[in-house]
Amino acid sequence: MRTLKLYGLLAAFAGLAVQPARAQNPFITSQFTADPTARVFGDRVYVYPSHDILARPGKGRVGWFCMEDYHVFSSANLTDWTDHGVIVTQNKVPWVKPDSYSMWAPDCVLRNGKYYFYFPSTPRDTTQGKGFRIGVAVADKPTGPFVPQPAPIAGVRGIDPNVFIDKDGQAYLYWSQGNIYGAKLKDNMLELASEPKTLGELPTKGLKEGPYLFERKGIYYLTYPHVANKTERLEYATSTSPLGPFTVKGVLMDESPTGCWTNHHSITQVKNQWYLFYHHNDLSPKFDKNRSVRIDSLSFTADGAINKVTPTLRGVGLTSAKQKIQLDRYSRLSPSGAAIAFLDTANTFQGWKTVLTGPGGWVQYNGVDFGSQKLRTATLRGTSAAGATVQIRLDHANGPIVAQVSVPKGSAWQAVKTPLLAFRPGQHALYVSLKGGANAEIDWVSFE
Ligand code: FUB
Repeated sequence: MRTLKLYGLLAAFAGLAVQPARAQNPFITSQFTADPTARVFGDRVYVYPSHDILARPGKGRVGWFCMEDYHVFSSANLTDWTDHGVIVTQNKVPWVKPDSYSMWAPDCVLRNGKYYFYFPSTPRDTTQGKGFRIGVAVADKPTGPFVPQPAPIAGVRGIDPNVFIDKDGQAYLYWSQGNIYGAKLKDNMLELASEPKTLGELPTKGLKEGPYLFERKGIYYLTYPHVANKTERLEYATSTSPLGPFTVKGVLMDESPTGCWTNHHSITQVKNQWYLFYHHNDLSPKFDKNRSVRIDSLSFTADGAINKVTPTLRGVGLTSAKQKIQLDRYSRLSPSGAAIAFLDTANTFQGWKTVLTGPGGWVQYNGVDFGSQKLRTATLRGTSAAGATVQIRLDHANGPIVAQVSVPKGSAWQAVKTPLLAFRPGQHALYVSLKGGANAEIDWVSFE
């Protein structure tokens, strides 16, 4: 991670895009990110999130959401993400109050060769009323440079813009302010072409926000976070037209089990697979206004209902056996004898470790690609106070043993290299367990 940070500084200095860690969930670990809108432009997926930072006295409202700019990230495989840097910042948008730190959930769409980036913020001019407005910035490329319009969109008050372009070319803007609203956009994508309509068939009790509308097989899905109980969960309603009337269908992701109050999402099809992009406070478990973006697969029933998505740490995509495989983003963990912890609680951006304590402890990580060329060694970065033996099998508890790693006694982290006992080409799960000793902590494993 330190190398990545140094590379990040050098790259930022040289004006290059920064390659953050190859994370699973959360998939950006170089900064806090929230409210991810994912869009496919060409052969890459672009994610436009909010950029949470920690408010300090004199910089934002302490204890509340605090955002001053937006980055865009892109990936060709949903696993390796490139940070293209800042695309819009509060100080450079003419209508935004520059010290408001309220650059909340955005969206970006492509229309006639131009990229339109929609974002909410607090206006400088409050003579037309207080509260959020929604603006647009326009670019020739998905990574910018984006040129902000001088004024926010007339007739729109609220947050969480989302734009949907129907098959007939008509574009719609959705947003929220207590209720969820929708209106047609003019061809210029900068002005409303119809009066805002309250999408009124949705639940009336509990906050609704963050609309995201998409179409599949003639069904228009309006998806939105809603506080039905204590915190937000993701729900959806369907219609046969973009502005309704909608019928409430159900929940597509339950409330956070650990209490992150917000969730905010987008749903995107990439190469025949649908994905849910959403957020959780993985890197800031004690403060849920510093969030991190995640991806999980999403599917439909034969009659078009959305199957509820269970959040995972493993996320999506394959991990090359040659990468540093972060077992702590596990697919399965033994009910006892194994735990996940931050490497450094004072700097959560360092990531996590897997702690195996006792003979019953194991961790399984699915979707590792060993390729076809023979690999000869395994390296495990670990530590063990009294020394330990860690066994790596393929696929499951009785699968072939590919390595047995002796982690020396001591308090220092060490990368221990050992010969591979067997090589199996192709895709496998890793099943890693403690074979000897009382305790081993593992940062990553890798093969070459
Ligand atoms: O990120 C700030 C706000 O939190 C968003 O606008 C909401 O959707 C919620 O995620």
